[in-house]
Amino acid sequence: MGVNGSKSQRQAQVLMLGLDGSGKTTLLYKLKYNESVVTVPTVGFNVETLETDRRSPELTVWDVGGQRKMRPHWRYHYSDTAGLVFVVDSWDEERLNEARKELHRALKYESLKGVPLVILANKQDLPGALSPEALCLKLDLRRVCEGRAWFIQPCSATTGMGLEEGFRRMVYMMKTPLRQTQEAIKVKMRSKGFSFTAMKQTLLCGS
Ligand SMILES: Nc1nc2c(ncn2[C@@H]2O[C@H](COP(=O)(O)OP(=O)(O)O)[C@@H](O)[C@H]2O)c(=O)[nH]1
Ligand SMILES: [Mg+2]
Repeated sequence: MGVNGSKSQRQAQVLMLGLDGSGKTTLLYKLKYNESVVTVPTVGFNVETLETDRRSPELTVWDVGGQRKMRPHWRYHYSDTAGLVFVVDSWDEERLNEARKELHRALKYESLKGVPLVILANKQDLPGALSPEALCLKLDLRRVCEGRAWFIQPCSATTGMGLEEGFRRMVYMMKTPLRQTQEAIKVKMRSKGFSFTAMKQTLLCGS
């Protein structure tokens, strides 16, 4: 995985997948340059380096084209991946089933086993966008993410809302073993007075 080896402290590969039109390219350039770009469907991939805090590796983010004919190429990136970001168009309910199938297919690959996952619930600026909780159910995340550190982050690539939080969460999960991640969430929630049931719910929902 990209977080290992001599470059370990400096560089980690993050693979960003999702259906075409979900907003991957828009969010990559919003994060990198804080600019709203006019995109065309990505043929091949875009790659950008994102800086993080000094104690964390830089992230090399691969935005791989999501059109149907590009999806068989996704797997060639899996073996170098330290973190997986899956972008969903939260407004496009019609294509959620397709998104769910592609996500589940990717997560079955042995080389992605144990790799932390951030689901970016994008386009939250649009009225009628599905909430992260609704997406969690529709994408069947609890079941398919069992044994993996994961998190669903609402965001908007247009406004920038939630993007940094999503990638910060990724860095945290890449650096922290799964059990420790869950313990940290429990301690935080207990200190805020949440009940055991609420904690269980949150841990199951990856947040
Ligand atoms: N309203 C809204 N539109 C978005 C957002 N993110 C992307 N888009 C639009 O969705 C379309 C597809 O975006 P693009 O980044 O090319 O998707 P990609 O195929 O996943 O790379 C473009 O018209 C973007 O302007 C968002 O958060 N909100
Ligand atoms: Mg694109």
